[in-house]
Amino acid sequence: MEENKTFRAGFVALVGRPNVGKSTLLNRLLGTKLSIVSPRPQTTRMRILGVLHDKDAQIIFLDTPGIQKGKDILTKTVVESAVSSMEEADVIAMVIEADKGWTKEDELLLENYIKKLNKPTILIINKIDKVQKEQLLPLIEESANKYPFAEIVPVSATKGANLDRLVEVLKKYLPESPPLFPEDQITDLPLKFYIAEIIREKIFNNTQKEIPYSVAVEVESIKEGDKNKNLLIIDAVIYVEKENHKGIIIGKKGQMLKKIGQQAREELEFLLGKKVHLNLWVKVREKWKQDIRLLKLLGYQYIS
Ligand SMILES: Nc1nc2c(ncn2[C@@H]2O[C@H](COP(=O)(O)OP(=O)(O)OP(=O)(O)O)[C@@H](O)[C@H]2O)c(=O)[nH]1
Ligand SMILES: [Mg+2]
Repeated sequence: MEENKTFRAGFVALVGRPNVGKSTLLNRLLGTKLSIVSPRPQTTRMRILGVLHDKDAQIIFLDTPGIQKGKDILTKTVVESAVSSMEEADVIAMVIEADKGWTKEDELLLENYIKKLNKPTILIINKIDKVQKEQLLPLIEESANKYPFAEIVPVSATKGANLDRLVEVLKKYLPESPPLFPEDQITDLPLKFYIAEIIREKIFNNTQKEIPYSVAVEVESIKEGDKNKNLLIIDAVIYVEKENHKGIIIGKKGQMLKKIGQQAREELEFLLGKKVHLNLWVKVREKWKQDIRLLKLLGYQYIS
């Protein structure tokens, strides 16, 4: 029998309400930390592209910010980037949570966006490690009645369960096409935004209440060490909305900033395979969420 040499390549938009595990899933599928993750909703703020290279296919995932409501320019920008990713995609992969089932926000995403786009849509039921098998069947049935999903795939992103099957399913719906990215490229994210995201993740995971949402990070410069090419010297600014937030980020005797800096540095050294000197500054910029120029600088670029 002749070998089937069909190669497939295309875009898959990972969409869903905040906190369902889209970024965790992307990282697990790619086997690397690309998109930042936190236990809080609204962690991802920009579209993160990640390429899965396989023998017979190239799946280009677009991890998107969770669809949410809000009036400030940041929130609108963030939602717009998720919507434009869905529009660009060949396949939509909508993610819901096994333990929560269909929520109002999931319904709205389906009604207001997905149904209108009318593209092959895979439903991913994530976090199956949190439920009993018996709970899953009724949820699958309920989902099938809501919309003609091309397929419904239960997975656990953290445990890596059923991800091989998910990849096989996604491939089926990609167009025949030669590879769209070179073999060694897994993302289009510029290094300075990647570094800023890692720093922001440490802030998300070390602070409480409104603080994570008050923060934006701008990497101002990345330089190689004069004598040591294996050293990166990184200068970054943490913007906060209020003076008292600045105090919280810095912490007593600078302890909090030190902790954030240390965790970010350690992870960056691991991810980039270089030694890192990380210099962090904290600045108050009251209306950064409304400052279009700054939002662009920060990489939140989908502004109409
Ligand atoms: N138990 C369990 N937890 C998971 C799973 N996948 C993700 N999580 C957790 O869910 C939380 C949110 O994960 P994220 O990947 O940041 O979720 P997200 O959908 O990208 O969220 P936004 O970026 O805010 O839209 C984190 O605490 C993850 O560890 C899973 O399969 N099982
Ligand atoms: Mg995310």
